[in-house]
Amino acid sequence: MRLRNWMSVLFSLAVTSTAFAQQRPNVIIIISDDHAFQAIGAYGNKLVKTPGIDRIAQEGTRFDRAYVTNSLCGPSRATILTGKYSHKNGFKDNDHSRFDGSQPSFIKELTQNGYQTAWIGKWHLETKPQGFSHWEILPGQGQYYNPDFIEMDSSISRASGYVSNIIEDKAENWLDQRDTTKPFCLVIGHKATHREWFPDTCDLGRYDGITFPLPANFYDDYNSRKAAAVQDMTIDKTMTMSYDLKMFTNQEEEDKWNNTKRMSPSQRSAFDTYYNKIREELKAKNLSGKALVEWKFQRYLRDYYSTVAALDRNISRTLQYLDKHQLTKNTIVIYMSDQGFFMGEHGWFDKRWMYEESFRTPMVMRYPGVLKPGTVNKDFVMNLDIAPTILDAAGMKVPADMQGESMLPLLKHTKQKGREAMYYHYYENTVHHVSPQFGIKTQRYKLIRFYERVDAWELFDLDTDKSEMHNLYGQKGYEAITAKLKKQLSDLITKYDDTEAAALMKVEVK
Ligand code: SGN
Ligand code: CA
Repeated sequence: MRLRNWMSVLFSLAVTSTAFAQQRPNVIIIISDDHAFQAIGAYGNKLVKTPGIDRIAQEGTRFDRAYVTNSLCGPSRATILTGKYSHKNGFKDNDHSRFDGSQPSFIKELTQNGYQTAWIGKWHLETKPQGFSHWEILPGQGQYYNPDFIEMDSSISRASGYVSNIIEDKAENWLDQRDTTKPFCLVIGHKATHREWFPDTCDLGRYDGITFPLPANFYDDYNSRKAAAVQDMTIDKTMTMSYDLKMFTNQEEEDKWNNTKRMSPSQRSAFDTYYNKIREELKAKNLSGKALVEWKFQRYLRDYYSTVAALDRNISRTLQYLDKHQLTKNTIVIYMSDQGFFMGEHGWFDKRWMYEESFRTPMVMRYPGVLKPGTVNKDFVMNLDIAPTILDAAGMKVPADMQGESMLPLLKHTKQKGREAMYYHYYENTVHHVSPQFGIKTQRYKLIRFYERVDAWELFDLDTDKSEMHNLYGQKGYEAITAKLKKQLSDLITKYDDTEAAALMKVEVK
């Protein structure tokens, strides 16, 4: 072939591969921290304003039965990356685990197949990200004000401003400079709405006019639930007046915490003006007993919802960026939290439990041309499914050892039936005193085995007891369903190859 002909072959190959690259969808996954589905407009909350998240739901799908494999920050992110349960990806708890970045992840697959990939924001996996084209992460939990970022060369840079805005700025900067001939996958990891719920200065007091209704089981007595009785995560006893609710009694106490210590004079002045007034009001009220607990509940929700405001505003910004750059049509957008969160149910904040509020996560997804706007999905899906779903959408093969399943066949209706049951395993046994636990959830029942801290089984009929208050395990009339659920649980343990749980199944509860 003469040179000119070679040139034309090469040219047409280049055109085809660019066209292929552009056809493959871009992906943005926005992962917040500890954002409860109860605190989202699209999920039916009439008091909170979340137009950004609601827009994704309106233009795509709201998942009403999205769950996590292990309700904690690091374990959830490790599951999202690998499509595997904690016992397979090695990140079981925040205390001892370090993510082994040399293992396969969906990001690595995408990078190797021509995607530009990035993770910006909260990471919390102890080791540095591997396999990304770019990353900029918060150290550990990160800070709300003027946060530090670890850069790819290991240097630490301090940014000025409020963390949710900065993470979005950095995400947009990365999108601005990317190679537009290639598809991208960007993970935006938000710090909000993690404890201790520091709103942006412009959002302070945003929800002060609202009195939030107490959940019906706020004064739970934990009767029949041994593990619930020994936890340390109540708004009453665990949530602190100073650190959590900013009711410092003196300057020294206030200066002690990272989030206040780092503020600029103007940020600090806005913060002090707002909280000093509340401190004075509280002093004048001289509350105690139930009145004080309920005051704490109101303050918790006001700070939490105000922190949601900046998170959501920046989600809107991501969507506007896509609009402005004509990327909306060819970009999958997923918003999810790393787990759910208690908003006073059982008297609690925090997560960890296989109980609904923490096991379930909010998840909305927009995928133009594939998902019908405004649809609601009620299949059992999990954070475990994100990795295979994205690989599937990118037209790539899902590795056989990934334990999740692509959601696309369900969403495209080529497959009618999703999971019949879900498996859960939580390991951490320190802060908040939540007992390690594993279990199964079916359409109607939930069976949980607690171990290490508390040795017990719990069974709930979710049709008649949505808030999981009545443990039916061992009660007359439930023998057959318990035996059936134990068999199903054993089958799932075998399927996912969880040898630790398999061994525990053989041990009788004392
Ligand atoms: C910190 C928090 C806990 C929280 C864990 C895990 N305490 O330890 O309340 O449960 O993080 O959260 S704090 O005093 O440091 O705020 S996770 O989202 O990272 O898993
Ligand atoms: Ca979290």
